[in-house]
Order: sequence, then structure tokens, then C-alpha cells
Amino acid sequence: MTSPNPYQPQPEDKFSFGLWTVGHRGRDPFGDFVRPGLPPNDLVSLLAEAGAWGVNLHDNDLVPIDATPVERDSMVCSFKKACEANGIVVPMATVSLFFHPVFRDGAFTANDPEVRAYALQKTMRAMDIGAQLGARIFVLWGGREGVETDACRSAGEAVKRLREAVNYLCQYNLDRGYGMKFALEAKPNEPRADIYMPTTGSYLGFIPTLDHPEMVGVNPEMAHEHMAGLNFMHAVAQAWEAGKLFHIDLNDQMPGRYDQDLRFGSVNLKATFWLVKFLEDVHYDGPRHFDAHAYRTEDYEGVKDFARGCMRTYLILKEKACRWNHDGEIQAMLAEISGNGRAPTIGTYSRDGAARLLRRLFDKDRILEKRLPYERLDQLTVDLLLGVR
Ligand code: GCO
Ligand code: MN
Ligand code: MN
Repeated sequence: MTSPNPYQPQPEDKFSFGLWTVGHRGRDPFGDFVRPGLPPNDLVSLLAEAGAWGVNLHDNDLVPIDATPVERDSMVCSFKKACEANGIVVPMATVSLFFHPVFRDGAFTANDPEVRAYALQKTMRAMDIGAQLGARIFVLWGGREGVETDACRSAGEAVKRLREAVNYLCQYNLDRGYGMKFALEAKPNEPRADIYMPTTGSYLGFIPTLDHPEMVGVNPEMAHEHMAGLNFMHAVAQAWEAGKLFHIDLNDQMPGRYDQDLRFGSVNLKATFWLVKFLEDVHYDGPRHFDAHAYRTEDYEGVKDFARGCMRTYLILKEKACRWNHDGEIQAMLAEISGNGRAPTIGTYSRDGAARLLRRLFDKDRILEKRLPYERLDQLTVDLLLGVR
């Protein structure tokens, strides 16, 4: 008898994939499709076979942009049945505001008011599809909301247009009673040369300026922060701390390159470890969505390998995080370096307290005697990750 797989995904792991991820056919700017197209319902079966919990979709991953209402209804109904039959949920829906040439100058920020209106119409219709499928999270990724030349519009005006659009959509959500939360996804560039709201931090600054900030959070993506040369886990931590981590896009990416969307954990294992550890330590309870796709060399068997790999790596790193948290030597070092109980705490501001702090003498040489053995701590982490600890 074979032993059960300890890294078998479970529904409570909430692993999800986009239709556009496992359905990615390997086309890139230089080369054509390498895999045949699979209908959405077959992609749902593929995900079920791989062990996923959820599937996410853009409106046009399921319903072609010019479908009639009757065609739309029958496609959504049939997809819903396929999900139910496969035990797959639809936690998140989104809208393509980047593929059709009409969005060549952006969607909500485009200069043409008719394009802005069409973008709102398309998004409301995508929300209708999402609501029908049970999605409670709606992602907005403004891939075309940017510029090649700043001569074309004021960047400040673009922010105002974006705010108006999100406010409008929040109102629609309320009006329809959908109970959705919006998750805004940042990216620094690609497809536009420069995209407005280049980082998760930008959106965290934007959200409090909205009419319904409580309805809007972020969808940070690992590859996107890495493209900007940033520490993804730090962005996630800030979003979490602000109560704004509504969704997350997991994948991998070499900094400084085009958007690679590689299998989770396939490039930056250590950064991936710190991320998983963070999510597990804070008991993040949302979907763990893999926004990545298989190598262009793969067929659909390889796509399953890719999907299984994303989830397996997450679960292995989750186990490593648990070991790290229970490692006696690591924990003793953490207790030692935490600095708790050494100096009087500053406390909240008071005039007397500030006066005492202003008078206090600091013995910097004594402070410097305290060792900070981060080299050893990091090596223990590396040993643990490499499986020799
Ligand atoms: C990308 C983005 C997209 C979005 C998706 C959801 O770089 O292409 O990450 O995959 O996540 O469009 O809106
Ligand atoms: Mn991406
Ligand atoms: Mn994404």
C-alpha cells in the first residue's frame, strides 16, 4: 500500500486557478499557440483532477465579447453545472479591460468618454456573471490603465477617472445587493510602458480616497512586485495589516524581466518561503490563487503537472514554516534578539515622557555589544529549507 500524500491539496487550503492560467495556450509576443484550446468546462475537470478548490474567470474567458444575452445565459448555466459536478467553486470573477483593441488607450482612464462608459458597462456585466456563479470577490486589474507617453493626459486626471469608476462600481454592487468586495491589482508595466498604480502600496494609498473604502482592498501579485524590484511579502504584510488583503495572486518571476507568470516557488524559493510563512502565521483565510501558467514546452499533461506543482510547493513550504516556528534553536535566537524586556518602553506620547526621553543618556557602545547573529539565523533557515535540518 502506498502511503497517503502528505501534500495533497485540501478544500480548506482554498487553492484556485484562473481559467486563463490552466487555459493558457502558450502564445507569447514572438510565437503562436502551442496547445489546442480547451473549453472552459474541460478546464474545470482538469482543475478538479489536479486537486484544486476553485476556478476564477474573466468575463471573456467564458462568454465571448459579442455573445447575445441568450448565448451568455446558456454558457454561464452550463459552466455553473460543470463546476458543481466537479466540486469546484468560483470565488473570484474579473473583467478583461485589456484584450480588445477598443481599450488601446486604457479603459476607466481612457481619454475617450465613450470608452470609459463601455468599460463600466462591461465591468457591470462581468459582475453579473460573477454574482451568478457565486463569486464574492471581484478583481480589477488595470493592465491598459497607463501610458506610453505622458503627453496624452494628466496623470492626476487619470487617478480621478479611476476613482470615479470604482465609486460607480461600488454603488452598482450595493444597488444589486451582490455583497462583493473589490480587490485592486497593481502592476508596474506590461502591457503599457507605465501603468498607473504601479504597486500594491499605490492602491493602499488610493483606497481611503474612495466613497466606500470598506468595500475595496487589494490583490497583490508576486510577479508584479518582483518586476518592480520589491519585496512581495512586505507588500502583502502591509495590505494585511491594513485589513485589505482581499485576494492574492501567487506565481514566480525573476526581477527585472517581462511578466513571466512562472509556477509558484519555481524561481525565488526563499522569498516564497517567507511569503507562505507570513500567510500561515497570520491565518490568512482567503483564496490562494495561482496566477501563473505552464511552460510553453508543455502539453495538457504538463499543465496538470504545473498546477499540482504550485499547490505542492505551497504545502511543502507551509510545513517548513511550521518546523521553523517550532525549531528550538531558531526560537531561542528570536527570543534573544527581540529586545523585549531590556530597556524601558517608550509608551505613548506625554509631555513628561517626552521630556524624560529628551534627557536620557544612551550608551551606544554598550548597545553595540549586543550581538545580532542574523547570519546564523539565516543559515539555519537555509538548512531547514534545503532539508538538512
Ligand atoms: C497579468 C495579470 C492578470 C490579472 C487578471 C485578473 O499580469 O496578466 O496578473 O493575470 O491578474 O487579468 O484581472
Ligand atoms: Mn501578472
Ligand atoms: Mn494577476
